[in-house]
Amino acid sequence: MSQFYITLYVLLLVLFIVVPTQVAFADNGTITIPLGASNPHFDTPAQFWYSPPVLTIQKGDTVTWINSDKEIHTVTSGIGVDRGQIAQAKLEGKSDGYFDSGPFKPGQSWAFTFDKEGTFYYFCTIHPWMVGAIVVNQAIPDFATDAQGNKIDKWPVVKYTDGKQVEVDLSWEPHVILTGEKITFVFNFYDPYTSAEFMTSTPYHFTITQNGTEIFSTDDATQYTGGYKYFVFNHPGSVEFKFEKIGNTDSSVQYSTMVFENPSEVKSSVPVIQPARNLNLSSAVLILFIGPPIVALAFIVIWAKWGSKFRKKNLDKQEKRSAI
Ligand SMILES: [Cu+2]
Repeated sequence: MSQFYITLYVLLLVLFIVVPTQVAFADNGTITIPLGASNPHFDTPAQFWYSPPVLTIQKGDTVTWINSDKEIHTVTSGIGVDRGQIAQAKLEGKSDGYFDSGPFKPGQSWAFTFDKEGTFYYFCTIHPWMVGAIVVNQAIPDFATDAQGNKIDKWPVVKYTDGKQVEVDLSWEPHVILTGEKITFVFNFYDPYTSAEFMTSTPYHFTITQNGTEIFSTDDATQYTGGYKYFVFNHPGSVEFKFEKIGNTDSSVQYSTMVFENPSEVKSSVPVIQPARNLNLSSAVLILFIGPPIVALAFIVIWAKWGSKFRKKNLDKQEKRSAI
């Protein structure tokens, strides 16, 4: 029985320790260089030169390449060479100098941290038909921050007017704002001394400013002691929410946060990397190069066998005609 509890304890320990650790490292990517990646032929055992061939990450993430092949490889930023061209001329890839692992052996790995956004192609300098791409998107934190990047960890966010006449509690959902998503603002006005809810139907002026430009403005009054507003942001960047003239006084409070570009709205084109193992293409090559000679041979055989009869028939006809 005690063994059962020890097992349960270990299981719980694993669940509560291992799971958060995995979440913490989920942002980092791994790419395998599979067995056969050095083989440029269409029937190579490698599905892709680098697997996955295109990896999407966030700025600041680290990618680790593991060499699971039997050959030495590199991970070098730049443009590789189409394998079709390899047979024609000894071409080399063009390195752009952003990152270069240098040669690393089977079983070894190499890591690089991406600190800028963009699409980065890479190849192997030893086998330049081996190509892959990394798409680096902006980093979206899983918690809200103010415009200065300080984490907001208490909701609602409590602010006081200058003279501390009014406490304003504001919350917005979702906390991390993405473009194109409906954001709900919920707020309440309180008397900061008694914590009592501020008088009902309090007039206020509410504005939203983004990157220095006012994008929303309304004059309203609380329905009871608070209210709510909906808003959809079209652009990323820092935003400010301001309550002014609360109760027709000079009092105001200001909040700030960040709006991030919605990853589902990013229109950047996803790189296309052709698979390494491409039997469909190799059968197409087969049809193109072996097909026509077979057809030609068949035609010659048919002509040789039946052509003489055909010619003879024509000859007979001509003879008949001349006889008449
Ligand atoms: Cu290589």
